[in-house]
Amino acid sequence: MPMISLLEHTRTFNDSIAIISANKDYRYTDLHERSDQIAAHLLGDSQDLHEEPIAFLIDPSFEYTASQWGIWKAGGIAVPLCVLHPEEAMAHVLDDTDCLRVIASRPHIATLYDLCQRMNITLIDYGSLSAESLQRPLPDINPERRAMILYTSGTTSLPKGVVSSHKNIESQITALIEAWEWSGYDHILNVLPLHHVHGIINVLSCALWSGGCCQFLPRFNAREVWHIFEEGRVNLFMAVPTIYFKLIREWNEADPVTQQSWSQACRSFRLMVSGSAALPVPVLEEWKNISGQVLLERYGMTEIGMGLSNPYNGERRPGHVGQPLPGVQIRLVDEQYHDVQDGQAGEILVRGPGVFKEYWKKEEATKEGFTEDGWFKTGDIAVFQHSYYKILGRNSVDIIKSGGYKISALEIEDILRKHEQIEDCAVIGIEDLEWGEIVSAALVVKRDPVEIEELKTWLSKSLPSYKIPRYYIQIADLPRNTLGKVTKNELKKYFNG
Ligand code: MLC
Ligand code: AMP
Repeated sequence: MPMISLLEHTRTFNDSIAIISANKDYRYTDLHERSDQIAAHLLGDSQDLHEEPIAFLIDPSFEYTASQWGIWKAGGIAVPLCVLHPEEAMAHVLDDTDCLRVIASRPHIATLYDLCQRMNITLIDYGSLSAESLQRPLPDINPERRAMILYTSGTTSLPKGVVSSHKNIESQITALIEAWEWSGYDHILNVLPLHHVHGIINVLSCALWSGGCCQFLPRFNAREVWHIFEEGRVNLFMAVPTIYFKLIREWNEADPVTQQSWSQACRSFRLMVSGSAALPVPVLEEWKNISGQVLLERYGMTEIGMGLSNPYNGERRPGHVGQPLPGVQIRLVDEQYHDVQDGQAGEILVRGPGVFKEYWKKEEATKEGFTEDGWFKTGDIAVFQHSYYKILGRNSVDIIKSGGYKISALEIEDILRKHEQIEDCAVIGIEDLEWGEIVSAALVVKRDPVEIEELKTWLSKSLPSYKIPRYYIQIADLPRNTLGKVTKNELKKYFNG
């Protein structure tokens, strides 16, 4: 049966365990059988979905994976929704993709019901999808076709859809498999959300492509992670720095016998990776003391997959992100897009088969995202020194990274300005060892001071919890430069003072 190569070769893994989800083992045969059924349902009478965007709202699980594969097998574009998003944020994704069908698992049906009615979208209950075996051909899918849209915050207010083709995804996966020596013996624990590349590509897809096993914990919980480590089946772990920080805290709070048992459990891991945000050197060092593992730090982005990585075999240099991954080309350039010399700071440009196809329905933004000769402009600033790249920061103060999530200050400011008591505002990230940055807001109010708890409740109608500012100040005026632009670096001092 012709099928996209991403999934075809995994049929040979047959009875190996692909997924552990809700304490149940699922084999590769189970995953193929269920995703074939979902594909058949989505296809109905048609031969091919021809890149129809199909959204799905399902916690990280077997059901999530079977839906993603089912959409791909039927020729659709997989659009994973964030289980933490309020209705308004989901409405943006559904509206922007012109999505006509959404698959949801039971706990999320109620969340989507009214929204789908209003938007005239068919809501498919995952549990009601027929379990009859499939007796029909699946479409043959050209690898250049669109496979997935992930929404990412940028320097525009609302998140943009990053479109990756099957070929992009395959390149992103195979680069990591080669660099980090994945094999069918690998068993990884996923604690990450599955609407971003870190969880989708680095964890889930690499495991399945290799014939390994992905075990799910639907939401991160430090104690549960330690318990799963203690069971001794997991040999790989990948997470954002905040998660390592929280695991260290949990370890520090445990009694000495438990500490010893948890540390012992880490000795049998073959690899632990950190990424999505800068790994503070003290976190790397403390983790090494506790676990005996030197975290491998790597650098990536929704638009490119992973770009740079410390070596699997070789020196993992603290505070650095290593060298380009297989197939990835990297340049550092100045503001005129001329290459800078080694040792000088420059913006990271990326080229390679893993780089995304386009921003969904945003031709202008796509064009602006690349140089004329096809290099993607990341907006991240780095330096190449002594054979290793080091990330120095970003070229925009409007992008915040908190808990590994990328957050647009402009999106939050636009929402805050709609509040009846707020005249003006500025949102910034305040450095923090646990979260990387903490979202913080300076408010210029119209009349009386704003009641902050009420404001947070009001914001939660539009924003997920991780985007809601934690720190607030209320001031008479925002600091501005001679052109009238808010000087956000200056504003940071108001919070620290
Ligand atoms: C939650 N809290 C925060 C916060 N998020 N406080 C400050 N800043 C934040 N960002 C608070 C809550 O209000 C709550 O407080 C407490 O922390 C616990 O909340 P929670 O929601 O239960 O948090 P938790 O589950 O612990 O979440 C932490 C996390 C999560 C690290 C697990 O942020 C996460 O999953 N991050 C990963 C995101 C990710 O996958 N990014 C990859 C993007 S792709 P209280 O007071 O109520 O207790 C990418 C490319 C690449 O970047 O290179 O990989
Ligand atoms: P996202 O758009 O959510 O995919 O986030 C990508 C961004 O995360 C990059 O552009 C970087 O700013 C940041 N990032 C990822 N990995 C690292 C890292 N190891 N160190 C510093 N920043 C990182």
